[in-house]
Amino acid sequence: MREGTFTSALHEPRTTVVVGRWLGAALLVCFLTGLLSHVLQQPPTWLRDHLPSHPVNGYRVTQGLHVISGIAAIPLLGAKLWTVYPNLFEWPPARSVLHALERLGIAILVSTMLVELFTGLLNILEWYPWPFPFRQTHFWLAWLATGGLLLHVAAKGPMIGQHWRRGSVPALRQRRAFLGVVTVAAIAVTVTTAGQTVPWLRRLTLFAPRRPDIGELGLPITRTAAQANTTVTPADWRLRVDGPQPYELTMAQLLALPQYDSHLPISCVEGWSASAHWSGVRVRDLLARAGAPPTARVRVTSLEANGPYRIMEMPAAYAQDPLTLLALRVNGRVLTADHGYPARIIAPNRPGVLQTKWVARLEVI
Ligand SMILES: Nc1nc2c(c(=O)[nH]1)N[C@H]1C(S)=C(S)[C@@H](COP(=O)(O)O)O[C@H]1N2
Ligand SMILES: [Mo]
Repeated sequence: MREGTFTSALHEPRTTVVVGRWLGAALLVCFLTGLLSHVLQQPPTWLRDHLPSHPVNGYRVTQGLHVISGIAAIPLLGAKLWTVYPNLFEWPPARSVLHALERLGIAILVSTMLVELFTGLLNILEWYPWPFPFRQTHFWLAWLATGGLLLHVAAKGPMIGQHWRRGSVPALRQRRAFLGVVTVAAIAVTVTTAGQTVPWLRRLTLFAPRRPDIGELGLPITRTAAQANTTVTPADWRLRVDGPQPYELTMAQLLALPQYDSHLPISCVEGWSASAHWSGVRVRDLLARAGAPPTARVRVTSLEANGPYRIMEMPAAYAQDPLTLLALRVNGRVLTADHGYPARIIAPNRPGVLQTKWVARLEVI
């Protein structure tokens, strides 16, 4: 490396360690909440029947944290990489096989981390400019990146330990200024996007792709009836319930059943969430009427002809929860086509993608 190429005094371990700690904390929160989201969306069989429907706002909080920590990690990763980037031009590139392997590890870590955060960001903007399925890729990259991160932290352990405490190296005015700027940047991206899910930050929502309180009936719309080709409900629409004693109900018959209210959020995996007052028929009443045992799971099918969320399965804990409704009304009005008319599912503590709209059929399984 030529002397004097990198003139900043901050390409040094103490600065890297301080930023690295914040980044590590954000990534840990992001990884754990991401795992939870993945499991809730597509639970493995052994876990399926142990997922709780409470706390009702659980997914709203964890997925909010997932997107918030992921967004905060972007400026933190940028700062972290800036403190160490002169190492990129190290000469000779490898001093030994071990050193070469370590550098290769870092290259893989940095690239998976960048791809992970970048695809996550594009996903919350609902932009999918890649040919691979987002969720699976995001999931496996998360394991790669986290595994790589743990190895990296272990390899750098002695150096991190040495610079962990304040006072390990002389305080630097530039360092304090730099850390101040990084903090402000991380806080700024957080408060200007977190309003998608935190109501009292709503007015600061400059950059979030959505303001969840803006939309028909005070709720946003992700997939419209036009996109799902469900704008016109078939005139002979009936709710079909299949089970030991199958039956069908017209809208008038559904409305004649006991109606219940639930105040529940829709919490989209993309990080926004919004609460609404729903009313309709309890799913557990509909299942009991079909002769289903209380341990039964249910499969819900939408009128939508295709689309990834046309069919949804619901474990018994959700189906039996008194808050889980086949909703017919929202915020005091009949559902609109975009909100899932004639009927939609609303259940506590579940990802938005499972709150099926335009319901045609329940099936006891
Ligand atoms: N049938 C069906 N239901 C669906 C969807 C869909 O694409 N098809 N989208 C889901 C998603 S991603 C979310 S976040 C919730 C809320 O979407 P909305 O805001 O469009 O009502 O509905 C869910 N229900
Ligand atoms: Mo969603």
